[in-house]
Amino acid sequence: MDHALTATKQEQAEAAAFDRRDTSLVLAHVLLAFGALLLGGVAGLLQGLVRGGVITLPGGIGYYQLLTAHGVLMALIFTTFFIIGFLYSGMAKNMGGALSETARRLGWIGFWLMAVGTALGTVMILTNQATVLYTFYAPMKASPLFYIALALVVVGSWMSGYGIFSHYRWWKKNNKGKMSPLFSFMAVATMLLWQICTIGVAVTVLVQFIPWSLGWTDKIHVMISRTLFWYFGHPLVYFWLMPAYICWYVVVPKVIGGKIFSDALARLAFVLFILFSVPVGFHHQLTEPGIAPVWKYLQVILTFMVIIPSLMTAFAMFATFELYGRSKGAKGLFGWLKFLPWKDVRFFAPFMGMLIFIPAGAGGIINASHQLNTVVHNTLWVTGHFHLTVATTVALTFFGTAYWLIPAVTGRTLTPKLNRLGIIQTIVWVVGMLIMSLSMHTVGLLGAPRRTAYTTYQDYPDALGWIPYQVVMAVGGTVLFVSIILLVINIVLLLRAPKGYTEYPIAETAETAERTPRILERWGLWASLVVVLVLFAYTVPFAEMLQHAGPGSKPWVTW
Ligand code: HAS
Repeated sequence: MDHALTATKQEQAEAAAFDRRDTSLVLAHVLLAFGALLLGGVAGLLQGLVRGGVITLPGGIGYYQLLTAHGVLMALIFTTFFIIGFLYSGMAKNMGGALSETARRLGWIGFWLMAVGTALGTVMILTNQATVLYTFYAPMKASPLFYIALALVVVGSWMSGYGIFSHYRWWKKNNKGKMSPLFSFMAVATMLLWQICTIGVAVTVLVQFIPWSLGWTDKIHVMISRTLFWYFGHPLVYFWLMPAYICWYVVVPKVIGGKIFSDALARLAFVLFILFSVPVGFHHQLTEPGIAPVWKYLQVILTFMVIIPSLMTAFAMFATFELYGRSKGAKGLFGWLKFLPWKDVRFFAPFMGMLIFIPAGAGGIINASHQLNTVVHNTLWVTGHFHLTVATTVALTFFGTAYWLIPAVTGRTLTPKLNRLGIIQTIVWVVGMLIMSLSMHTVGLLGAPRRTAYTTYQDYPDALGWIPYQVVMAVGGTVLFVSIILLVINIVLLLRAPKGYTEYPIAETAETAERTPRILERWGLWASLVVVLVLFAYTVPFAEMLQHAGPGSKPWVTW
């Protein structure tokens, strides 16, 4: 009898297992992502030590070079590879059980283009030919090969996006009239946002940086390049955040044993991200001359609009937790807290990300508040802000995802021991980040500039007061590095975990939720609306930048 039961369970498990043809595609992305995280983590630790004057590296490897490697590898490469791997896994799992041939092929083309770009870019940075930080602002100039590497990563990610779109279309064709599963809808929304926003970075790289670095043009229009970068740079942060939200909306409810609060609300939040995350780049340029205040004001208003989908997400997550807790008999305002699975890393890591997103988001609102921005802009406060957002909320959610995703796609088990190690690694990360980020926020308020080498730093009259915070930051950074090492060890252990079945957790929507309006899946409508908003927010200021390019300059040459 027992045996029969086991056999049935095994059959079910086999039926639910991840399609092996897609395993290598997902795994290649995820492992390259964590490789980049490790290398970026080493660069992060070293930049802190070099900056603090604790060590001197051979070959004159300096602070800005290490900071560039740290930013590019962690913020751009780790995130992009992990996101694409995760989205492909969900497309395969949720839409037909396996990827279509076209999607898989496009996924591999994308992977290789991005991998070659990453390798080339990393070599350029490590050989000091691209010490331009992850924002690569003009007039800092890198080797043309660095910009070509960036172009390869962007074009590769476009291919991966086309793969996701093609799989979605294939499923829609075979499931006429049906609403797409929530995960796939969100994956398409994320990649649509990516296609729209990367146009900015592609234009500045192809039209401005490559000709300029090759010596074909002798000038570069700095304002235009910064504007095109930030047209890309802000939606970039939502490209990081949206996959984390996919985990929160779709995976976390299943892990806790609950349901998705509202499918319609989740889709609406993603549509709002598409609409409002692009026309807001000026909130990174509030202190810059050359943009009329009225356009900055407009984009500040739009920035406040893009806070709404995050507030909706907070509401939905509270509702999911509370509904589940109450179904188990929870009482009082926060009684549901004790029914959550605190000892399950699949929940614990993303939950810590959520918790930290409350102060992190509040920091973002301060940044966006025009006048307050003048207090914090270009200080270490901003560095603290993005370490709480991307490096905590997003990173912890991705770590928590990796703990079940890797065994789920490789047919192995997340053992209780590995689960415990995952929780320890998460706690170490949270402790390190709180130490580092709190001191960054505080010293930022005292006026300490960001991205500044210690030697330059000493020229500031207030620098002495900042030194204790520097030390605390270094301590936090070291704790974080320990967490990265633990993570890498855990990943190796996951790859060698006992063979078996690990669930790919996808929740169902609560029975009480309202029906999802079909209009939410009208991609053409949302894409057209975002084009209108972008034209509205950017056309006039962009034309003014070209027109006032400086006495005697020829905008068509200099930009
Ligand atoms: Fe930001 C600068 C404004 C969010 C990343 N941001 C940056 C930079 C990065 C970055 C990398 O307006 C620096 C770029 C550089 O190198 O120069 N940011 C915002 C605003 C938001 C925001 C308004 N940022 C993010 C996210 C990021 C990110 C997300 C990465 C993933 N940011 C700015 C501005 C600047 C900026 C200016 C320029 C500063 C300058 O001067 O240079 C908003 O999207 C934030 C909204 C978030 C919330 C929080 C919602 C809370 C939730 C959690 C719920 C918790 C639960 C658990 C359910 C409103 C969803 C509860 C359980 C309990 C027990 C309580």
